[in-house]
Amino acid sequence: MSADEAATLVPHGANVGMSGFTGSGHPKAVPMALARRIEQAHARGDQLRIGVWTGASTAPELDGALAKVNGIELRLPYQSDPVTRERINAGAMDYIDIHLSHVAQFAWFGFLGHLDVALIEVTAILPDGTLVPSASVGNNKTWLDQADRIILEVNSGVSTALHGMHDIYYGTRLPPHRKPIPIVSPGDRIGDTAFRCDPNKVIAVVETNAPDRDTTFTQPDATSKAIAGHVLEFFSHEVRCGRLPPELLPIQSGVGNVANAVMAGLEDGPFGRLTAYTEVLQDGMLNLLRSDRMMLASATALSLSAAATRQFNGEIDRLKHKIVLRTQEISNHPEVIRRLGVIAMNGLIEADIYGNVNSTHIRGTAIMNGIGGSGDFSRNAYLSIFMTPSTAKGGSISAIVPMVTHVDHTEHDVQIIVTEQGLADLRGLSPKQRAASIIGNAAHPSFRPALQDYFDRACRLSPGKHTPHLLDEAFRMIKATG
Ligand code: 0RQ
Repeated sequence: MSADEAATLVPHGANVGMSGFTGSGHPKAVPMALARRIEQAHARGDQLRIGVWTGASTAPELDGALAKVNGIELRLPYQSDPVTRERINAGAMDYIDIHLSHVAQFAWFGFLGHLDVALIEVTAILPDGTLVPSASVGNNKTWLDQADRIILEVNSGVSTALHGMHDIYYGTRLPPHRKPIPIVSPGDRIGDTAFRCDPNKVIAVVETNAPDRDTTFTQPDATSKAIAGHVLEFFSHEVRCGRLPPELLPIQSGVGNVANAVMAGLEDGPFGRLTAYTEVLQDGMLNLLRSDRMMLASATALSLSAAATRQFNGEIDRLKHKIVLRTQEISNHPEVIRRLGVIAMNGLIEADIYGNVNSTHIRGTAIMNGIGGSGDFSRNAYLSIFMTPSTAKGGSISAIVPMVTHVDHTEHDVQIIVTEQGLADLRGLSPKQRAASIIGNAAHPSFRPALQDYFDRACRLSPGKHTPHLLDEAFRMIKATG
């Protein structure tokens, strides 16, 4: 049926589990049709708002379109859409920011309420009724299993050659009946290549032909190149010390330009036979796979620029054997991350002198995106690395502060902090030693004296304390630069 007809099947108050992860694999037509319907309903004075559950961030034609017409009552988990962000911070939309690996199991536990509708983009419906996923897997398996009713968007713009690349694990159970996840290396396949789907639940099938979001990257600038340089030097050092093998350990790389610059650095660096156990596969990682620097990547989503998507489609038969796309409960599974010894690399908004990290909030109150998978990985990684420019907003704000205004990753989960200034290796250090390393290695020189002064006075005024702070002025630097 048409997208407009399908949109009439979503009632006010429904919780809708949508496909989509970092701009790929989201439904392209029904959310826009729903947004039109919501706008008309609101113009008539009727109520029409829904709960939107996804894999992670989507695109303007989903989050943006629905947020613009005030159609979202509650959103979960990760988002990065500017209109959605504005609505959340204006108090017009509730938002639950949870670890990406927790979402599916919370739905199964019954922690999130009832799932009424699944709205899922697929590449194809096979004769046996199973569904070939598109460019992301996310929480789609769970949405298809849990929802009362299913709307499918079949996108003929996605290459059918993707079939075979996905690995949909059907072995998850509820406690106390859980079994080990049988992945012992990043490429292990443990599931089906297509989603199972009860045809009796399918209430609509809508055909589309539309590309994913064009996730563009800027060329690495001097700052991101410097950060990447420090990270690569650190890897070489760890290999020399025997703490990493020459092919490193499976890499997890977060979103954004800095992460992409590290991937670009790896392309020119000394390491070969790399692997990845990550959630998002961006342009930089695709280049590593294309050049055979990287042997294999496990993820839950391809999040590529339009140009990289064209390259990928051109080489899909060669590349598809090097990529496994899993459900996000498995791509981000703490058990597997710990077993494989993943090297986690993520961005941050601010870190404090003791190594607590804020990844999500500006000035402790306004949400930026969400924690995404950064906690899944950093808490369980072999090496947990956070990377950031040392300043924001043209140098006016320090990324290193006395005390973070919001905590996503505690000092216990943060081992390495890297800025363009240098690398603070916090492993095996006490809080005061951590402060010395972070201020000395990672802070920008223009903020170093103020941070050092704060730390020195905190040590003097609270002698002997394990983690010295001046609570009256811990946020003074943030207030002053805000
Ligand atoms: O805003 O563009 O308006 O100037 O925050 O900052 O430096 O461009 O960095 O794009 O890598 O994002 C933590 C948000 C970093 C991201 C975060 C402002 C800054 C800019 C973005 P402007 P940058 P990035 C796997 C892992 C959590 C989820 C995660 C993120 C904007 O990495 O969302 O890691 N991480 N997932 O100016 C005021 C400060 C600021 C600041 C930065 N201290 N004060 N503004 N900004 N620091 C992927 C998934 O989970 C899906």
